[in-house]
Amino acid sequence: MPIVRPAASVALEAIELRVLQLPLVSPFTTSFGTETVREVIVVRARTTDGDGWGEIVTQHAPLYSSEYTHSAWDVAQRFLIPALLSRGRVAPEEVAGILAPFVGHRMAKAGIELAVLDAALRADGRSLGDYLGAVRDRIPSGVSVGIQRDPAALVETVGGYLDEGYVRIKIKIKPGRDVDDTAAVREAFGAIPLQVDANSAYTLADADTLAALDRFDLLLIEQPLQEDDIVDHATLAARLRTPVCLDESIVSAKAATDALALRAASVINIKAGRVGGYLEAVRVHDLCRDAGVPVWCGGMLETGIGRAANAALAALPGFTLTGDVSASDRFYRRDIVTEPIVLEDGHVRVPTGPGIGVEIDADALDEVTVDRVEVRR
Ligand code: NPG
Repeated sequence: MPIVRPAASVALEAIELRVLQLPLVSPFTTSFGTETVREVIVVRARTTDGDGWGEIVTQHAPLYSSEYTHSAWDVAQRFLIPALLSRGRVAPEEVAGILAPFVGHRMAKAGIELAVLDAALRADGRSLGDYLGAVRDRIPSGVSVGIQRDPAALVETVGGYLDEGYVRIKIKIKPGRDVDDTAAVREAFGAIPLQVDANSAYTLADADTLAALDRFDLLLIEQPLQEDDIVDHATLAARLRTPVCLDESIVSAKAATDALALRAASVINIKAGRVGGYLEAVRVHDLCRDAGVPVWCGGMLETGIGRAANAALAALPGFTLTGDVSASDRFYRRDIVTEPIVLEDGHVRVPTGPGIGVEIDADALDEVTVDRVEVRR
């Protein structure tokens, strides 16, 4: 379902960037490391019609992808923002094309595009969900559980999230912390909807270990191999009964088309940051829907800005699998928006207000801001 009604253009005056450091309620461990603080960049587009907000979901270090806080901070100020500001008026649908000459840096582009989109939709009194083509007013909520001290600790942590009402559990795995962890969760909780995420930690030489996960009836295994191992993912997928889902590898609609053509995946995780924006995310959704491939909405430990936008995206019809749009308090004691996403009966509500549908809590934002710059026309 392509965007049916484009948004109005806005007259850009300046774009402000802030680096935030938000303490996590508990450490988050994946195959690539442990985070205790979420470092992230917030984007404010200042227009003659008012402000719009976006979020650049890079991390402190280039461990999940090649982008990181200060690569985004640099490329945004040096190239992306000046290119946009030189245009004066810009429509959200034009942003990706204006930024396309600059290779890569998709998360930086996505955060800037979201800020422009939010400003344009707020000026129009229209919600992001309506604009993207949302068909639901709430979405089921899954939770991503980091690697714990041992399988017993994992069972305790998962139990806590199930008690809170999360309807699907994803556990992080890495070599040496896979079969036993998964077995422990299955034994403790029976047939709960369960999936695993390797964050690129394996190679084809680990195929026997990964095949040992087949007996746990997982919904899927996410990104077992490296980002550019598309052919190896196809080889692995042919060996496994568990569906292979790609995350890191899917950096664009084109990458999704290629991966599906090569049978490297039968499920796709969509993250707007990873593919360069919410508009490209809708294109990935559309092509998967046309191909009969289920998708779900991933998460990058977003603040209330990206979390609200993700809830809108995940309300599109092709999102037939439960995603990682969890409540804000899964990660943060204090969010930077006045109405953080909450869990209600295992679901989160799709915001209906103008733009991303949430307001910034200026005090909370200032409290976690560690750096700030404004680029003017
Ligand atoms: O709920 O936002 C969330 C976290 C979901 O596990 C999650 N994200 O690999 O998908 C991932 C992982 C991640 C988070 C990756 C942050 C990189 C940065």
